Parts: sequence; structure tokens; C-alpha cells
Amino acid sequence: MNDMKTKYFLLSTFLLLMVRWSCVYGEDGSRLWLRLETANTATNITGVKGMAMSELETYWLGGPVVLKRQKNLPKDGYTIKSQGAKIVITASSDAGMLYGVFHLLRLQQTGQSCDQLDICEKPFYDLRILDHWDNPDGTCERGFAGKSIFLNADSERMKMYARANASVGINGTVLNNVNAKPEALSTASLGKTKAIADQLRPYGIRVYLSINFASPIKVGGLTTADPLDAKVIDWWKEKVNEIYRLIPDFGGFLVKANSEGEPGPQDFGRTHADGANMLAGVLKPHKGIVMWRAFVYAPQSPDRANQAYLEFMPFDGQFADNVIIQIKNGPVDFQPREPYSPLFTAMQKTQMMVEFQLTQEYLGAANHLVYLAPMWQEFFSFVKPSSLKAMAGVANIGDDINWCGHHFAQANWYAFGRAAWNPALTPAQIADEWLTQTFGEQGNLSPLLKLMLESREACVNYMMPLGIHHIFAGTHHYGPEPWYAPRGLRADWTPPYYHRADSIGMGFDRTTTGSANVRQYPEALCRLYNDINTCPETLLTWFHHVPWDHKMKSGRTFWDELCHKYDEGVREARHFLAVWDAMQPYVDAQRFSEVQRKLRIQARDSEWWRDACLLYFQTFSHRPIPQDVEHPVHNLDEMMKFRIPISMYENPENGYNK
Ligand code: GCV
Repeated sequence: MNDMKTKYFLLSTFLLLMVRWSCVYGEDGSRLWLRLETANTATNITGVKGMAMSELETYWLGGPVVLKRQKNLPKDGYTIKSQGAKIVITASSDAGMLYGVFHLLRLQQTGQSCDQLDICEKPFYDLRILDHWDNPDGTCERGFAGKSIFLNADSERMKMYARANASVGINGTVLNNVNAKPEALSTASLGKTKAIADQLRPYGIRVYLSINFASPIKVGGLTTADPLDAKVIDWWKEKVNEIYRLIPDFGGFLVKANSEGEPGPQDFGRTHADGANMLAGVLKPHKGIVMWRAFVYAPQSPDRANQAYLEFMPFDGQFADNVIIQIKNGPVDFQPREPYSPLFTAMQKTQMMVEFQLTQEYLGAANHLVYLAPMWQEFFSFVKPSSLKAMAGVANIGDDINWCGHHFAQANWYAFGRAAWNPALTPAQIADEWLTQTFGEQGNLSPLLKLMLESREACVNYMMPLGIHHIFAGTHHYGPEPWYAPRGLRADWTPPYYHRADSIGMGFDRTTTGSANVRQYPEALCRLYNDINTCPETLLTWFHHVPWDHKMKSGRTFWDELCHKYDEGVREARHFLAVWDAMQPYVDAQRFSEVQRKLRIQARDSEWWRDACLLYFQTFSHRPIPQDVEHPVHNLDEMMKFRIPISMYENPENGYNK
């Protein structure tokens, strides 16, 4: 080889290696929190136990590990014990072994000692389920991270998805949107569901489907979907048999019925209990379950927050034993802050599960850094984890290279799994685990931990402090449009229905002399919330129409306090950016600049929220913005004209960009 050729050879080999290196180790977020380097290549993998062995073989760097089966351990639980030079993972099921292996790998990845191990774990909930709102055309309702990962289910991507879920104990996934297309039950579509189920099964994950209650008409060609009609019941039986022939471990159905235009038993003069129990009956022989949603509200209701309770309480105790009522954490709709849904403490004889939303429909989509575990912890401070049967989370996953659209949104997926495994884990413990695995060995991560823990409250402050809720843009739920009220639109789809601002004050009167929503809560809380002087200020305008001059605990008037809260939110969002900027030496270039870009959007959006809300509410309060808060820098008329031309399936690329 002459000199030129040698140089060319060396240069191209170097470039090739660089390309390979950046493909394998590109810091694009695609590896999620599972960032251990491959130690060996595993072969001969079959079944869940095979996956456990393969994970060990591929990633474990320590001494010998033995996987043992022992009957008397709790389902999916495991022990990890050091025995001399060996580590023994014992479980009663293959899934338990897999979870035990992931636990061990987590210890390795977070740099903890793996000597003298004596760990005993079991999941708090048997069902730890992600709900995808994915449509057959690949769009994801309120999905902000691209298209559905199930559309062209690429096997490597599916494997990573399954591993990620198993690593945090998620063991079920609802593949399609609760606004379910009837075609989800067509034979062609079930074939695709089977293919996905086959890919997820080795990781201990069962699949479920959302169904359209009118499927017997729309897919089956019947003239009715009346749940008490014999032909309808037979159709469901046959359909369910078909599903189980394809997918013997199919989990069951998730149902949104008689809500937001979806069909349901009430269309045929029947009740939620009739509908749910009929489906439960046909699933029962196969050990399938029905997750029946309580997210219902009628357009003519004087208070949307009352609705689920009013529709479901009469049936408490009447649901079959394989029905679980799935209830959103709050009574309205995944707002940055809501009180807990009163159904949780009211229903005593019904199996319930909570539905959290990981996709940040109302919390800045995939642009704002908002760590959600503190919100779930707040929920669990009112609702005993043991009063629930299961936990579901609306997935924030799409085909974006980093899965969730924002690197930090991955933390919400991670936290959901960990919290469903053990709701007693604190948000700080979970965030710490996630940060160390995701950004580990990159300097001191404690400023990021603090930032994550403060992020939810900051979002509440710059979007909707003091109990304000649902003042979002009409079409995309991203930015502020407290004025949005097109003529003829049903009132409960417009912000003025919720904020009720007028010359006296603002807020929804849900006291005993208002909509009486407070009565749905246990006696002590009812009294607390009913009195404007004892109601927590964080929920003040949720429960009260608060006079502008109402004296707050700070000594300020309500109006001045509102201005301060919005301003505090903006300052916090700007501070997050400064915290992140200081992390530059410790974070790889790609993730650093991608997160920085998002934090800049968040800071700009927080000003947009503050300015739009304060200037708009000022048209009612007629009070000046206090001198000691930063004054709006945008004009109300311009903000009122500003539109983000996106559908409910997209992330707003730039946020407020005027
Ligand atoms: C899937 C809210 C969302 C809808 C969603 C609905 C639900 O209204 O905006 O997109 O529909 O909740 O949870 O059913």
C-alpha cells in the first residue's frame, strides 16, 4: 500500500468506526434508562425465563447468578440473596425472575453494592398497565412523540419497548385508543394484535384492547348492540373466542362508553353495570377482565365534576368480579392540579383502578419538563393505595427516536412503572434512580433531582394556580385561551364554564350552596373544602367563587396573590433553564442541546401563560398588577389572535413564538 492509500485506508476506517460508534452509542435517548453496555451476546432465548437469562448474560458483569423457582412466593415477587460467591434470584414465576434480574441490573447500573444482598420484593398491584391512545392510522390521540410504535411494529423497537416496560414491572398494555374504532375487532386487525402479543409475551406483558361498544353493529352487522340481547351476547362470545384462539393470554377489554360521543349501553336503555357485566361474562371463562371507564359527563350537567359520581354510585356493588372501574385521578380531566375524584372514597363495594396520564395533554405536551410523580403522590395522600385494584397510565410513547418527545418525559414512563410496583416509593427515590441510570456518571445530579421535584408545582403556578382549571386552548390543550367560547359550543368545553370570572371574582362555586360537589367527599373534607377560609388555597377557585379582594394567608388580596403565583411560575421555569445550562459540562452534547431547546420553549411559554391569563382576568378584576411582580410583555389582543395550527395528534414544535 502506498502512503496515500494507507492514509485513505486509515481515515476511512476511523470514519467508519466513528459512524459505528455514534450509531451504537449515539446519545439520542433511544436507549432510555437501559444504558448498560453489552457484555456478551445471549443465544437460545425462549420464554420469559429465557429473557431473564438473556438479560443477565448480556448485561451482568458480576459473579455467578442462579435463577431458582420457589412456589410459595407472591405472584411476580422475588428474592435476591447473596450466597457465598453466588447470587440467587428466587421467584414463583418466570416473570418474577425477570423482574429480579432487572432489579439486580439496576443495582449494577446505579453503582450500588451487590455484596451481601438480601432483597425481598413483590408488586403492590397485580395489574400495571399502559394505555396507548393509538389509532389504526398510526396517529396517537394527545400523543406528542410521533406516530404509534405499533403501526409498523419493528422488532428491535418492540423489543426495547418490552424490555423498558419489564425493567420497571409494567405487565400489560392496551394497544389502542379508548375512542376505539370498531375495526379493532376485525379479523385482520386481530391478526396484527396477535403479532404484537407474541413480541411482548416473552417480557411478561399481556395485551388488552379498547373496544367500541357498538362493534356488534359495526363489525358484526347486527341491528343492535343492546347488552341484554341474546344475539349481541353470542356475537361477543364468538368474538372473544376468536381473540383467545389467537392470543391465549389476552388480558381483556378497556371500555369508554357513553362518553364524549362514544357508544354505550345507555344508547339501548341499559346501564353501565349491564354493559360491563355482559362483557365480563363473556371474558370470564378465559380469565379476561373488563376495565370500564368512569370518565363520563353530559353536556347539560351543571357541574362536570359531579358527573362520574352521579352515574356510578348507584351501581356500587353491582359490577361483576372481573370488572374494574377505571377512574381518572381527578374528577374533571388530567388537569395540572385537581382534587382527587370523590368516587374513589365513595365507592365501597366496587373494584377500582386509577388512570393517570403520562402523556402531558394539559402539562405542556412534549415541550415542558414536568415530572409527574409528585402529582401521583399527592393523589395517594388522599386515596389509599390499598383501596385500588390496579394502576393504569396513558402512555407518552411514540416513534420519536427518544420515545417520549422530551428526554425528561421518559422519567414519567419510568416513574409510572415504579409507582405501580410500589406506590410507597417517593418521587425523589424514583427520580434519583432514573437520573442515575439515564444521565449517570455525569457529575452531580442533585440540581436536576431538585428541578424535577419542583417542576410540577412550577407548571401549576405558570398555568393554573390557586385551583384554576381547564382554561386551555379549545383545540389542542397546549396554551392558554381562558376566553375561548365559540357560540354554540357545549359550555363544558369552554374555559369560562370553569373559571367563571366576573366583576366580583373568579372560580367555580362547588360548595353546598353552589353545585354541592363538596358533598361527594367524606365529611371532614367536605367541611374543609366548603369553607373559603379553610379550603386549601391550592384548590381555592376549584371550590369557590373567590372575590378579588379575598384576603389570602400571605396577607395579599386574591388578585395580588394570583399575579404573584403566575410570576413565581415564570421565575421557576427560567430557573430550570439556568440549572440545566450549568449541567453542560456533565451532559453529552446532543441531549444537552435538545433539552436546552425545550427548556427555552418552556420559559417562553410560561410568560405566555402568565401574560395571557393576567391580562385577560384583569379585564374582570379591574385591579392593577402589583409593582413587585414582572409586568406582562405581550399584548392581550395579539395573544388572542395567536393560533398553533396543530391537531390533537401533534406536539407544538415551538410553543409560543411571537
Ligand atoms: C381519548 C380528554 C381528552 C380526549 C380523551 C378523553 C378521554 O377529553 O381531551 O382526547 O380521549 O379525555 O380520556 O377519553
